[in-house]
Amino acid sequence: MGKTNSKLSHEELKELRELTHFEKTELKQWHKGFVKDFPSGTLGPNEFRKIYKQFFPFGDSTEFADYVFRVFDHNNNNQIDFKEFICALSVSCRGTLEEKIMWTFRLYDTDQDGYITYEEMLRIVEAIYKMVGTMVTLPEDEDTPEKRVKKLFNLMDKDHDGKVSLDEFKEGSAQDPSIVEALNLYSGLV
Ligand SMILES: [Ca+2]
Ligand SMILES: [Ca+2]
Ligand SMILES: [Ca+2]
Repeated sequence: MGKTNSKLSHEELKELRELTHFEKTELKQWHKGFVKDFPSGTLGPNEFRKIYKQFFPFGDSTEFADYVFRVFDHNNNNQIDFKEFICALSVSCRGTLEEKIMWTFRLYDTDQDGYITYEEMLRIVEAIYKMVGTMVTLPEDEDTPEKRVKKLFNLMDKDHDGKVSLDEFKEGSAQDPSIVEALNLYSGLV
């Protein structure tokens, strides 16, 4: 899209209905709000960080916001347009478990090579811990990012090759739904 039209065209609506779990009226409403909040028609990294800051005023959400931004920004042009925004929202609000797993996998697999390494997972988990700060009390075996990532890796890296494939990630998420529930952190944001 990228246009600043205040209304969605018939074709755009049709496409978005196929891509998302939203109805026509919902899409129109979300679009109206999006254009109002972002008159340029797109949302950049700074605006995205600001949204996170409102929800996590006590921690440092900058890094995590940037990681999530990357997943929203499907075509990697450093801007989130309405289509990208509503597709991400559809996954976080109405997505199937499979969709949520795919989305979360993309969040962790920062170099997009199809595997999550220990370092990749550590970076994301560190960013989450920085963001939530002291807002939550974590169980003793997860009270540092390293402990949490080691625990996740033990659970998921079934063939012990030091990286988590999509299949391993799917299996692991089925056993420990809290992995995908990390997504709830941001589903409440928009
Ligand atoms: Ca984009
Ligand atoms: Ca990777
Ligand atoms: Ca593996």
